[in-house]
Amino acid sequence: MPEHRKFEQVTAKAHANIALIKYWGKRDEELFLPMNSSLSITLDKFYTETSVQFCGKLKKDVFIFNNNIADEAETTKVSNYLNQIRKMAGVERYAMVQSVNHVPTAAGFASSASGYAALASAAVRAIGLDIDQKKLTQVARIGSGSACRSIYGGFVEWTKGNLEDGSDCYAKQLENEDYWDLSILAIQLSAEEKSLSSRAGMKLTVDTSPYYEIWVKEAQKDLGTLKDALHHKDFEQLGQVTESNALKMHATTLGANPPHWYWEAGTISVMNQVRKLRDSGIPAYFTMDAGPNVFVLCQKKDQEVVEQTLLTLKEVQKIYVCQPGPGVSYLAK
Ligand code: 2P0
Repeated sequence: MPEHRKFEQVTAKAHANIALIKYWGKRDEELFLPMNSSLSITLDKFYTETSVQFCGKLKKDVFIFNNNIADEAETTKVSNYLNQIRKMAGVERYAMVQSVNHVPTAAGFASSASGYAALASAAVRAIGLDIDQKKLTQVARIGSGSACRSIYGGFVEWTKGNLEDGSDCYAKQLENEDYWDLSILAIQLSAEEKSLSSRAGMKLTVDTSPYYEIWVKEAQKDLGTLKDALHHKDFEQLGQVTESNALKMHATTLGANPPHWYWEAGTISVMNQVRKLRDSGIPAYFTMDAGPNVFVLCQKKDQEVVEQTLLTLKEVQKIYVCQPGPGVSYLAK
C-alpha cells in the first residue's frame, strides 16, 4: 500500500434483520462460525449509518456513537475489530469512526447486526480492500454473527459451512426486498436492558442444554421448510415454521443450566393475541429474539388490523411497522 495513498472517509448504511430461522450457538467463537444455518428478513425501518476514515495523525482509534465519544469498553471492541481489517489490508493507521444508530436501542431492539454490517462495509472501503460481497459478509460476520445477513436486503440465508477456516460460511441473498409484500411489526414491550446477552445466552445453551443437539437438527429441517415456503410464496407455511423455530430456540434456554428465558408477561400476551387473530381468520405469526420484544409477521393487507389489535394490549408500548428492506448502501459525503 503506497504511503502517499489518500484515505477517504467512507459512510455506509446497513439495516437490521430479523431471523425467521434463528442463529443460536457457535461452533467456533473466534471465527463466529455457527452451529446451524439461519435465514432472515432485512428490515427497512431500523438501520445504522457509520463513517470511517483511517488517518495517519491519530494516535489511537476514536469512536463516536450517537454523537457522543464512546466509553473505553465500546472503543476497545471497535478497535479490536478494526485490527482484523488493518491486518487484512496491511495498513497500520488508526481510524475515526462515527456511528449513528436508527434502531430504538434503549427499547430492546439494539442490534449488533446493523452496527457491524455498517462498520465492516465502511471500514473495508475506507482502507482500500478490494473484496466481493461474499467476502464482505464474512468480514461482517467476525464482528457479530448476524451482521453477515445485513449486508444484503430482502430474504437472506447465512450458510453455516463445514470447513474449519470458515471460508464456506457466508451470507447470500435468496430474494430481494421487492419479492414479497410482507409486513413485520416490531412490538416494543420493554425498555429494560437484557439480563443475558445473546452471546452469553447461546454459549450457555450450547454448553449445558440437553435440547441443544435436537435444536441443531430441527433448525436444519426448518430451514428447508422455510425456503420452500419462500419459493412458493406460501405465507401460512412461512409463518408456521417461523413461529415453531423461534419456540424451539427459546426451549433450548429453558433446558440450560442455569435455565434462563427472555420473555416477560407482555411477550406471552402478544403470543396469545396473535393466536387469537389466527383463530379469527387473520394469518399472523410471531417470533422473538434474545429479548422480550416480539416481531409479528403478516401480509400487508392485514397489517392495519393486526397493528390495531395488538395496540389494545396494555403491555404494548409502541409498534414499528417494517417491510423487507435493502442491503448495504454507501452515502455520498
Ligand atoms: C439471530 N440472534 O439469528 C439470533 C436469534 C438472537 C436470537 O443473532 O455473538 O448479536 O455477536 O454473533 O449476532 C443475536 O446474536 O451474536 C442473534 P454474536 P449476535 O438473529
